[in-house]
Amino acid sequence: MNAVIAGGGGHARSVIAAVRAQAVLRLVAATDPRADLAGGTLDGVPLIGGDERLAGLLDDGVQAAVIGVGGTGDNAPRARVHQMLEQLGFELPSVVHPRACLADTALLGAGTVVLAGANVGPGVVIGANVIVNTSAVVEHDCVLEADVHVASGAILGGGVRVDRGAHVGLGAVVLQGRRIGAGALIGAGAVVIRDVPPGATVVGVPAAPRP
Ligand code: JB2
Repeated sequence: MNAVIAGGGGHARSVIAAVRAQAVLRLVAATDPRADLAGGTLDGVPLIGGDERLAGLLDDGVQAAVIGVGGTGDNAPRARVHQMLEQLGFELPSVVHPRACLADTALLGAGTVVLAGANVGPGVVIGANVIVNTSAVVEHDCVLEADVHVASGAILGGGVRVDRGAHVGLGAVVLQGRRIGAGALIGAGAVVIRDVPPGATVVGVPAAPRP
């Protein structure tokens, strides 16, 4: 199936690599609002202009879209892109790099990406538009709501719950059974030993509110 990727930055390159390795979707175009990118290519995918081009692609029979906008900390722009693609009527298949390890009892929502080296355990339930980034570990029975980003190398112990739009930073560790509130931000390398309230930012070892 032909697909478009929304976003033309660094995260899009990681997603393109996963899509190609999975060999299910064929990426025919990328969109990005940056005018300086239009007319170029991103790892061989033509950058055709901004999101105003998306409706025309649908008319041309491009049925699927993948979300290539990442972001470090703020998942709101990515959430808006997901909503826009859904409203336009694109199919939003999940993308799993073939060198990720995904338990057969794990569930993935629409538009979710699991990148190379990630490990998603049994009974995990992941909502729509989630990034499980390179080499992240999501242990058994975790629940990740929509628009969450588990950054590269982060580790969620068994039964962790991450609420909508929260960000778990590079290499952070969340002990088993803890809950990360909606929109919370866990700093890189933090070790979370207590539940984190919605919207809070915590950093350090053990993780504490940012001074
Ligand atoms: O609404 C949008 C939109 N908003 C921003 N639609 C489309 N189609 N694209 C959008 N973008 C584009 O996403 C920006 O114009 C920009 O070109 C791209 C974001 O690129 P950037 O390299 O700044 O960030 P990223 O999100 O690709 O990657 C960040 O997050 C990743 C998870 C980086 O920090 C990476 O290092 C990190 N791995």
